[in-house]
Amino acid sequence: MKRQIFIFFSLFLISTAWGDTWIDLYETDGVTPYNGHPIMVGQSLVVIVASDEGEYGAGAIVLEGNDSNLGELICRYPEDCEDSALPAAGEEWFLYPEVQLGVGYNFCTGDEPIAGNWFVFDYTATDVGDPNIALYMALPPGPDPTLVYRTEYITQVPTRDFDEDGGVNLGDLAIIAEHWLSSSCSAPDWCEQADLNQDTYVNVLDLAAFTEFWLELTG
Ligand SMILES: [Ca+2]
Ligand SMILES: [Ca+2]
Repeated sequence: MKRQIFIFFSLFLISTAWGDTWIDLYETDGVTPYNGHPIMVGQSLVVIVASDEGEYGAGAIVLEGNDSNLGELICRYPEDCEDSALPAAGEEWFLYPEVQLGVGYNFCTGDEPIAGNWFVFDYTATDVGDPNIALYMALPPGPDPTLVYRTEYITQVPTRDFDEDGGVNLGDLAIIAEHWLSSSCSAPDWCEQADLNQDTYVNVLDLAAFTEFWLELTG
């Protein structure tokens, strides 16, 4: 019973001493919340580390394990990341590369952060798959922290911008038309990528997958 009381009391202390810290994802405009829809290889998202805590915090945000090569998580102004720290992170924040947990960054707020958006990063999909962006925090900072883990999965599909002009448009539709009803598409070209589901045919299934991203921008 004593142990149960201690655990409860410990949790109570943590929950009152520390709020929460999490990842918010936005479209490339940095304003529109990302709703979890698949993105094409070449498309980007804005990644925010946000907190409702007003005390010093330290953690890491990374692409994990085998998925770490499916995208790029980049701080702003990569030389010193100076534009990745937002005002709520306080003065004398710190960002530096993390390589053990995954590919990304360790972060520390200043001594007096405030609740809000602490850090911003840009994420770009570089390959097909379902990578996850993970946030690790030790709360509260100190010798006996509780480890906090948050993760956001992203579904990444092949680009529909076949001609690589920066958007899914008539030029790409023309490439589908050029290969329309072809039955011999094969790796690695897949009929200039027009065989989107890579079943060797270019048909209505590929056209449907193509139009899902009509007029979207890439890179
Ligand atoms: Ca295009
Ligand atoms: Ca196909």
